[in-house]
Amino acid sequence: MRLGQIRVNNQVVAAIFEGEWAQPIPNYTMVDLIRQSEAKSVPLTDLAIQLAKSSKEPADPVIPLQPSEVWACGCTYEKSAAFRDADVGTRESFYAYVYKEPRPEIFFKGTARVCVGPGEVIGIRSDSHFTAPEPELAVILGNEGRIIGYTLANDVSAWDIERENPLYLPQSKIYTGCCSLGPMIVTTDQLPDPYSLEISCTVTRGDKTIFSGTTSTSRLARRIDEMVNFLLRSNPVPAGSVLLTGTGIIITEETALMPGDIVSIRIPEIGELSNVTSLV
Ligand code: DO4
Ligand code: MG
Repeated sequence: MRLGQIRVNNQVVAAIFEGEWAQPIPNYTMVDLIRQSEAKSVPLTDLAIQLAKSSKEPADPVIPLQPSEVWACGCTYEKSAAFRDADVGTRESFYAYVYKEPRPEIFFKGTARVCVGPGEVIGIRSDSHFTAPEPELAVILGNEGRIIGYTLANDVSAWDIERENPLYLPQSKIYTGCCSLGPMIVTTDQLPDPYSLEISCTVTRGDKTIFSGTTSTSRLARRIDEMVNFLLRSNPVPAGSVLLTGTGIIITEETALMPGDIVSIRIPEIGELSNVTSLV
């Protein structure tokens, strides 16, 4: 099932999507729906069908959920670890270490406050000159780390700030408009194999595509359940949280994001997530 959120009478509500059509689930946000399904032990898809209006309407998806917490794994693709090690030459293999060790890199990416949905503005910090998109598969979590579904995420990051010193990572990762999610959630029953998804990314400036890149989740060096398992160690994240699984697409410094750029990321089985960049 494809689930997400739409705006009805200026209120954001959960919805079931079928093509361009949406069946609203009145009085429930996506996080309300996830929490109720967990509390009642009713599958999310059954609850959604039970509560949805029978009528369908054309509607654009907004952010698919206002996540309780967003966490992210890093250096899960060889390309990301190698790029970051090359950047910090004096600390040889700093990133290769976490790429190969059993414990993954996991960092806090923020809350709903810093998240945006399709068509909204992603941020470039005013003190960054090398901000990059990080197109990632995102996992939606229920209670006890149960994987409910998948969506797309852009882990927008100020790489120059991260590069200056690893202790600056939170400043490079968490700020207004640093995380885009959407366009919708595809439940696990519809995406049984998350390890064979093509991910693509384009950055458009005016009428020119200044960057395009692709990867596949087959290059992901870790299992998703292993990442979730580490996240939950002594850290029971609430239902309706999101875990980003890392980037395998790395832009060049010449194509650092500038205000007005359009970043589009895509996984055919999930959809396309496009955002415009702005200074924040
Ligand atoms: O430590 C750096 C962050 C890595 C990251 O976000 C990624 O690989 O996706
Ligand atoms: Mg990332």
